[in-house]
Amino acid sequence: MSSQKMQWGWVLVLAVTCGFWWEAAEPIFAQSEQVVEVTIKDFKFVTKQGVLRLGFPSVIKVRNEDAERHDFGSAMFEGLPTQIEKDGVIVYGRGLGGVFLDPKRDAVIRFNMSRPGRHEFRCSIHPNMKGELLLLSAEAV
Ligand SMILES: [Cu+2]
Repeated sequence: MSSQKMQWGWVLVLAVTCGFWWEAAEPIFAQSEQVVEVTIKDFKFVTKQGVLRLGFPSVIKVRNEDAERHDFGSAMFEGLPTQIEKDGVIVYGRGLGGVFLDPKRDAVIRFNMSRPGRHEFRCSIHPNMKGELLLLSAEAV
């Protein structure tokens, strides 16, 4: 009788331990998406990017902190299946040029980069607003 209770105790300990492992493992899974954060502020693109590798799902999170409308546009998405999420709506397609952002709004762009090099992006409303992303080929890593 008491040994049975012991066994259940172990099952409980195992379940809790597994739960901890699972939670610890989750950020690792999330890292398989490479995230770039782009903030638009004072008519400038401020980019936070780590090392971006080809062939991995990439996520660009764009936030417009200005009180004016801006655009995040780039030829880098050309020909690539791209998903843009904005205001709870997801647009999916090839040949999406970018996204317009109203003041204090954000958007999430998902794509799978296949071309290495420097990729420029710009705001079509304010042509002097420019930024770039650097994509490394797998060999360079
Ligand atoms: Cu702009």
